[in-house]
Amino acid sequence: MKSPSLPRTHLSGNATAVKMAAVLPLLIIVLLSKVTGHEIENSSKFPLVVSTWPFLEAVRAGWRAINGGLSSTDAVVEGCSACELLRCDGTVGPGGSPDENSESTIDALIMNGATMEVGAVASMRYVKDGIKAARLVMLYTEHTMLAGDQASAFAISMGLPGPSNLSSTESMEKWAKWRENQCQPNFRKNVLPMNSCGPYHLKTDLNVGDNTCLVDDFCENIRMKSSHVDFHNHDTISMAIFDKSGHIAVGTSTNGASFKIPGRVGDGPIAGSSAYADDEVGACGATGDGDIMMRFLPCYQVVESMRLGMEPRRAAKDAISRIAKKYPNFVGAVFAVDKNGTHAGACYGWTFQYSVRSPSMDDVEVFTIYP
Ligand code: SD4
Repeated sequence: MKSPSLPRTHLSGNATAVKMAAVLPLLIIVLLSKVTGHEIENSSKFPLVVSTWPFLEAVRAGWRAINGGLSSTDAVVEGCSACELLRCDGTVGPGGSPDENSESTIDALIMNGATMEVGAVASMRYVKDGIKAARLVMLYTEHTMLAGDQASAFAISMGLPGPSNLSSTESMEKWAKWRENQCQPNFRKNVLPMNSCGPYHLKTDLNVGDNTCLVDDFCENIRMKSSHVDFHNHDTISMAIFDKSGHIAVGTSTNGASFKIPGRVGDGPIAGSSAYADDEVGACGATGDGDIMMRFLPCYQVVESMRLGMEPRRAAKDAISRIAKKYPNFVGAVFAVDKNGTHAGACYGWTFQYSVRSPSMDDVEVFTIYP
């Protein structure tokens, strides 16, 4: 909002002193409003970078980019790319979360909160740069999402490096251990493996009851381990960046869930699930059990609740509790930021941390949210 401009006055002699006395209070008000008014308040709140988890280097990269004059969309790409390069927590970028066949794949999303444009790649193979590929989809196609090998082919055709092997020593070791452990835990249900790692068959086709085991000691193993896949070790970067004028972009990048069934697409590339932004309202980022979370579009929920007047904290809690009510074993979290830069988080099933960098901070600050 602009400060009101002073009416133009012509002052001379004694009349000037009298007129000055009359005008002075107005001048003071105008000067004060320049100091405390909306314009200045904005510049002290923005730019603003918020990210899931203590991904400090990613937030610093986003901060540098937005301060260096890049758009919020490009700054989100810088921030998320930093995490992909660092392979944050082994769960962003290449080399993490092997699927049942040992392959790492990438889900990524970018959204421009000014135009509501979205670009996403899902279950992308052979290309390391998830967020850059998502931006290519947004900028150079009329589509919103590309998936699988065709997403990789598109990204490479548009100049990204590839095809590259997305596996790492760690992801291969993790996968080998999982195989040794009879492919437990996994994401299969209502099926039984003929051998410990499949192929899997419908229980109904095999004409067996719920309590029948085809492999010795195997059912006990399944009962003990497969009910709850550990999500504590796979985290997603979801980042929101507000530029100096409050224009927002959000982005997400993840290699998803370990031991997923090949072809699985998580919440990462789903607009409204892993992230959402609307300049008129604010932004949201999410992390957690994407298979469950994408059924609720929690970030869309957060932004729409804020649009209806909810504070970020309440909107975040509300979105999370809607999921928990139906899935009491789910694990997840969201951060919410309104258009004034007020932020909050909510989580369920784990302790959540999100990182913030604003002009009032010397460096990134980490906020811890307990369930
Ligand atoms: C997924 N939501 O693919 C991602 C993983 C994640 O913290 O966020 N883990 O399900």
